[in-house]
Amino acid sequence: MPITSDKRIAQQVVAQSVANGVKHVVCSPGSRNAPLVIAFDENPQVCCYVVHDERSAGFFALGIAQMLNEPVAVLCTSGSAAVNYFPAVTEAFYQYLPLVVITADRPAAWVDQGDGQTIVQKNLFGKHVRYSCDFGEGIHDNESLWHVNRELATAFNLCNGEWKGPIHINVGMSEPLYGKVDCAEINVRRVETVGGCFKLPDRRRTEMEQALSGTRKLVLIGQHRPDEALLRQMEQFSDDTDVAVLVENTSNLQHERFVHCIDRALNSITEEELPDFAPDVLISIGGAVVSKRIKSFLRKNRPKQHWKVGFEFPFMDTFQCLTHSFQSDPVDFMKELNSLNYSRNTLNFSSKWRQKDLIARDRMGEFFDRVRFSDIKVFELILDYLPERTQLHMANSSVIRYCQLFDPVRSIKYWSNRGTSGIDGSTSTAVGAAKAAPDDLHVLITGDISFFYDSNALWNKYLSNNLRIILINNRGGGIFRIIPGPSETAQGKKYFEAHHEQEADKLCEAFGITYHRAECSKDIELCMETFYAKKNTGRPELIEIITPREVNDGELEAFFKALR
Ligand SMILES: Cc1ncc(C[n+]2csc(CCOP(=O)(O)OP(=O)(O)O)c2C)c(N)n1
Ligand SMILES: [Mg+2]
Repeated sequence: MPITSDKRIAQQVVAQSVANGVKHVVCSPGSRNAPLVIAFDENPQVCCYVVHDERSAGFFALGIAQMLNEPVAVLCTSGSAAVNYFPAVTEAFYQYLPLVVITADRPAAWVDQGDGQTIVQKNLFGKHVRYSCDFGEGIHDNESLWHVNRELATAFNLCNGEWKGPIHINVGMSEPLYGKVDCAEINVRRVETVGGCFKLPDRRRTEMEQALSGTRKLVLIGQHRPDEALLRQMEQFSDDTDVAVLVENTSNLQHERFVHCIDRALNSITEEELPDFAPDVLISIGGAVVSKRIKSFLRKNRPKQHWKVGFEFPFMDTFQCLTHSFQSDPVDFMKELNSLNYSRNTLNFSSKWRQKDLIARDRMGEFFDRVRFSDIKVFELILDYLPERTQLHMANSSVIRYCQLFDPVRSIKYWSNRGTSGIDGSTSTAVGAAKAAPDDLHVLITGDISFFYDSNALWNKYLSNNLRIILINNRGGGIFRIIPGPSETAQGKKYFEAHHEQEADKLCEAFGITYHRAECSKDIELCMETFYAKKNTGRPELIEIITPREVNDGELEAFFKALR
């Protein structure tokens, strides 16, 4: 006979989680969460992991959720443990990922009464969760059972519905905590939202046809998971030469008609030409957009209409010109759009955009023939060596920005924590993703500060040989030498770039990670010859590439100049 915790509330939370699709639970050790740990671990439908550091555990779970696109739970004890989930919670909130945060608590009566490991956990994550529920132990009659079930059904619906995001389930429990009983049948509830296909009413169709007829249309796609159906719809829409489609590598949508390197293209457009590139209608799809330049371009050259498509943040007005919010699945919306009747192929707007990008791309070869060894050269090299079908995880700061300057590869999937653009969890996220998709090769490209910040990601027993880390050590926050401002201050080197001499060899040794070091192109080329080969070590490998901090910013500037 299978067993479970003797706490009724723990049984109920676990049963509801499983009924709502939770298959992976990342547990962090503690005592207060014992009833939930026991109930999850004893459940044969759940795969449990143990990661001590809750900040890292949160991002590890996020990486699993990225790969599987299903709700993934984290579970911790009471007190500051729960607060350490906060960075991953905000990232999940703005990246629309279904993270289920379960925190054990003291019974409510003991909060603020001088008990250990007790803080105010109710509503801890405030507005950064889609729903928050708080339970005591008391399921003692039908009404209290209905209450718990209804709250959990609501929470899971908001976690994993059309607009995905994190939820918080706080559970106050008293001692003893380790009791077990035989499993009994548990009554669970689910509530499903029935949306149906998106259909435009006739009046709206006519209005949209008018707006689209003979006008310049620009589609901007932000962060998005790979989606073949959306690609097909975009392909059809972009058959019309009046449509320019701008994507980033994190859009995971590639097509010869699209512009894949927005900054590279925008960099080649002169001030006088800019108005010719401004759209009449802007259609935006997906999550975060990396390019700052396109945001500022669209804010300056505002289209008459901005149609935002998607369920998430329907009133987000990134370009200060939102006119219509279509709360629909992007594929359904595009199907409707493609069925409209309006005059197409009048302006050649799309080739205007594409030409700019192609000319810039052609100039890259010449630039890389004479560039000095620096960050930009390193990116050219390492991106070229990436094996087909890699899952590429890009850390924030200048890594994600450099990666935008090179054409994405069709078979590679691109991931990055662009919800909040933090430097606090990129490695843990990649480690989680590598665990969740074990048959794929995962490559993390990270800066030094991001890497050292999240070094507890390596304190993880699920690391394996399908993960490679490329650490670009420019001895500080190189981004602060690139962006205007910091380098003109007396505080630049100490407070912003935060120059240091730390290297990763000892960390790798401590965590049993095979370490390589490179200081020039030749070193990198030599290492890359065998870096990706599958080895039986069961451990990840890391290459630390030391780049010259004082050269990096100048070469990047030279890159943009050469492409202009
Ligand atoms: C949690 C968090 N703290 C601080 C920042 C601000 N910040 C942005 S980039 C950066 C430096 C990152 O340096 P590194 O990872 O070495 O990347 P590089 O700029 O050198 O490419 C900092 C501190 C942030 N984004 N997130
Ligand atoms: Mg750096």
